[in-house]
Amino acid sequence: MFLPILQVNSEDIPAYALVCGDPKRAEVIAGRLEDVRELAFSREYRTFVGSYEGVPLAVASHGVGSSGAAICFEELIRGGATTLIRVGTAGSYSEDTPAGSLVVSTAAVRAEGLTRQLVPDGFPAVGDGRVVQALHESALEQGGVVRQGITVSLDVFFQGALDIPHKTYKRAGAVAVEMEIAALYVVASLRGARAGAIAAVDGYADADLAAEYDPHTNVVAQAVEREIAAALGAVVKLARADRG
Ligand code: R1X
Repeated sequence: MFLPILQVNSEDIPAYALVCGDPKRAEVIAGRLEDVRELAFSREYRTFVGSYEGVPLAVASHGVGSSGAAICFEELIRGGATTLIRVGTAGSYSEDTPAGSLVVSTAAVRAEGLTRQLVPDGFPAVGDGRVVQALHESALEQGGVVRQGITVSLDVFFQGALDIPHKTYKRAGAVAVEMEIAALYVVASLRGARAGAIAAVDGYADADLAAEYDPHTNVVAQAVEREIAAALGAVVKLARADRG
């Protein structure tokens, strides 16, 4: 089967897939793989396959925002991916989770529009327990600040006339905010795949804590390196467990 948006053949997609927003990050992750092949670079979707410690996996970029990202998740799953891990960035809600921290998302608040067109209100966007646990263990092995908890997925990036209720999400216990995890968890649930997500914190989302937003610092770049290593480590743990 040809996957028309990713522009790849389903036969080329293995069971494990790492996904990230930025096509450049997909290339960086692919650089960690052996026998790597670029399958396609179509729009924001750049797809590689290779293997890591003997485990075949795909790496694909999904761009910014839920609706475009969901196309990537859907096509990867149609192609045969059964475990998807997002390797992203997020804004933090708390001073104990500064830029450079890693956040593992157990579940996502569906504060975006896409999943409302997929599933009813109240349907949860939840990570797979085994994937989340493998990610958390592998993140702790990397050192630095690691938090695990509920993240928020928004459609909005730059605020408009309305206030974004960051303080409410924070009071309710959310640890960080980004834009694609809810779509990943809902699409995975709909299609019978399992998913997890890890994010490198690139600043504070809460206006009281936020200094000028700069996601291009060394501390963020180092956190991205750690989350890539953690995600690859999680794939190896999961593949070992799957083999029994
Ligand atoms: O998920 C968010 C989005 O993809 C986090 O980073 C991007 C915006 O900079």
